[in-house]
Amino acid sequence: MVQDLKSIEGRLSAEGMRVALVVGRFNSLISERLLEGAVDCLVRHGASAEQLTVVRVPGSFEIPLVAQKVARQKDVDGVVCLGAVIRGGTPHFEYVAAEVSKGIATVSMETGKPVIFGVLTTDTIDQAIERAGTKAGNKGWDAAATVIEMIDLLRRIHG
Ligand code: INI
Repeated sequence: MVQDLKSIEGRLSAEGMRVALVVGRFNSLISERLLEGAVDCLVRHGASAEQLTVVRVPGSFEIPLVAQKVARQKDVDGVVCLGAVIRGGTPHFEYVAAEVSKGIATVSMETGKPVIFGVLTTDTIDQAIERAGTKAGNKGWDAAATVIEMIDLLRRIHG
C-alpha cells in the first residue's frame, strides 16, 4: 500500500545550488573541520566554488543573525550553520546552545529556506573532535547533505 502512494523526496545533486556557510570562529579547531567536511560534501555532490560563500562570525551565538541576513539574499538557496558549543563546566554553554538552536530554527521558518543546524553541542572537546572528522564522522558533511536534500525537496514541493 505505502509503495503505491505519491511520494516526494529530495535528491542529492548540488548542481547549481547556491549555499552560504556561516561558521563560528569560537572553537575553530573544530568548526574549521566541520567547514571542510561541509565543502567536501557540497563539491562531491556537484557544487562548484563560485556557488559557495563562507561567512565567519565570532561564536555560535552570532550565527542566527548572520544566517538570517544571508538567507534573505535572493541568490542564496540555503544556509549551513557550523559551530562547536562545548560545555566545559560553565552555564554559558546552556545560553549559547539554546539561543543558537532556537535562532537557526526561527530563521529557517521566517525565510522559508533551509537553514541547517550543523552546530555541535557536546560535553567535552573529545566528543566534539569525534564528530568533526574522526570516529563519529563529520557533522559538517552531514549538515551539507541535509541542505542539498532540503533545497531539492522544497523545489519539488513548489513544483
Ligand atoms: N561560542 C561557541 O561557539 N562555542 C562555545 O563553546 C562558546 N562558549 O562556551 O562560551 C561560545 N561562546 C561565545 C559566544 O558564542 C559569543 O560569541 C559571545 O558570547 C559573544 O556574544
